Amino acid sequence: GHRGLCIWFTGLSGSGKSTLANAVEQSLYQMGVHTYLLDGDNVRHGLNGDLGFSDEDRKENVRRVAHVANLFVDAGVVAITALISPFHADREKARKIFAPGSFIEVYVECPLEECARRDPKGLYEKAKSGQIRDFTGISSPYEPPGDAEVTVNTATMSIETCVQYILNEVKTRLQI
Ligand code: GGZ
Repeated sequence: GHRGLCIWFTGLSGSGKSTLANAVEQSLYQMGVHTYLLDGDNVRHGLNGDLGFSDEDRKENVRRVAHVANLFVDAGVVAITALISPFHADREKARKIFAPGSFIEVYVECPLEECARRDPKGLYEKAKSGQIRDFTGISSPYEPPGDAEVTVNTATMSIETCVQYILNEVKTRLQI
C-alpha cells in the first residue's frame, strides 16, 4: 500500500475547490489510491453542524477538519479537504498537525470578480445585497497563501491542467 497524505485545498467560494477535489479523487481512485474527501458542504451538515461563519467558527471548522484528515492520513489514506479556510494562521496550524511532508496545500486561485460572475449558488448576489452576512471576499476576508505547495488558477487554466499539476505533486510525495 501507499502512505497517507493530506491534500488541503484553499480558495474562495466558487473558485473550483470542490470540482478539482472531486477530479483529483477520481484520478487517484483509478490509480488504486485510497482517498477520502472532506468537503465544506458535507462536513458542515454533520460534524460541524454547530458552526457558522464568524472568524471563530471558521477557525474551529478548519481545526476539526484538519484533525479528522490527520486520522485518515494515519490510516494510510489520502485525505482531501476542500474548505475556504480563509485565514493563513489557521492553515499553518493545520499544517503542523501532520507529519512533515504529509501536507500539500493547494491554492485554488481565481479572481473574486470571476467567482462572483460564476456564482453557482447565487450566494455572491445575496452577499452583495446584504442578505448573507460575513461572506468571504465580500464582507469577510480571504488571506491568500504565499507558501502553498501548488497554486492553480481556474480562470486561466483548464480543470485537466490543474488536476495534472496537483497529481504530479501527489505522485512525487507518494513515490508512485
Ligand atoms: C462563505 C459561505 C457562507 C459565508 C455559506 N461565507 O461555495 P459553497 O457555498 O458551496 O461553499 C461555501 C461554503 C463555505 O464553507 P467552508 O466550510 O468551506 O468555509 S470556511 O473554511 O471559511 O469555514 C459557500 C457556503 O459554505 N457559505 N455562507 N458567509 N461561504
